[in-house]
Amino acid sequence: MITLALSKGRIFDETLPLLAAAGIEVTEDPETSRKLILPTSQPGVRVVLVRASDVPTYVEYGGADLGVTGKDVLIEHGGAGLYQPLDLRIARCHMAVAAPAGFDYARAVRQGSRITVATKYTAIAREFFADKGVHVDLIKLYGSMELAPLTGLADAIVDLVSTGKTLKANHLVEVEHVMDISARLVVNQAALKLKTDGIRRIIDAFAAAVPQAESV
Ligand code: PRT
Ligand code: MG
Repeated sequence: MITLALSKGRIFDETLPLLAAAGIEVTEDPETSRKLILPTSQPGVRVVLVRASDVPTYVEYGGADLGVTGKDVLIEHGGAGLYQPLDLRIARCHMAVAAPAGFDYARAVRQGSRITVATKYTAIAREFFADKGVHVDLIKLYGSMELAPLTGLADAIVDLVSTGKTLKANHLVEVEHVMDISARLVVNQAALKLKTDGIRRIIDAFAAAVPQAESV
């Protein structure tokens, strides 16, 4: 049995066409089913539904053989023990620093000054500001980051942006592009050795279905 970890929502939806290219059809809809283990059209392949931020953990410890996860989640997790063969180029967005329109960001990130930043992505934010030589006080949040500058909790946020509508609706402007983000295929290294043929077949089918997939 090969077990693939996915999260509900955009990761699941955008992985379906790749699975179809591998001849795998998920036979139940996660939005209506309460099941966390979904069968597929291939008896030897199943999908487990986990929180987006838990996908690398499931694959790391072998609860799943492979999974699809955002580069953001992967960096925060650390990626230890995970083989990362493919950038799937799905669920694309970018990580950005955003602040209220009136905030003097240039002044706040000048050498020697300090900035308070609220984010769910503390590893990415810490490294980003460290590279710039900026003293940053990080406040870890688990969601609704946009609220932090509006309530005086932080000067700025580090968050994912796709259309920009969420920032706009909360009167925030993007002040810096941190990195481009897309979803990656991650594989448990022991599983790859034990179930080489089955897992290789999926990796190769995904690679063929991704436009200009970068095999690394
Ligand atoms: O929602 P939950 O807490 O369960 O977990 P999650 O938010 O980590 O999962 P999910 O399914 O929302 O996101 C899974 C992955 O999709 C992320 O890890 C990213 O790699 C990727 N992705 C792509 C995004 C977005 N686009 C995105 N726009 N993840 C989140 N967003 C959020 C963003 O955080 C912000 O709140 O959407 C809002 C901004 O969207 P715009 O369109 O208004 O700019
Ligand atoms: Mg979400």
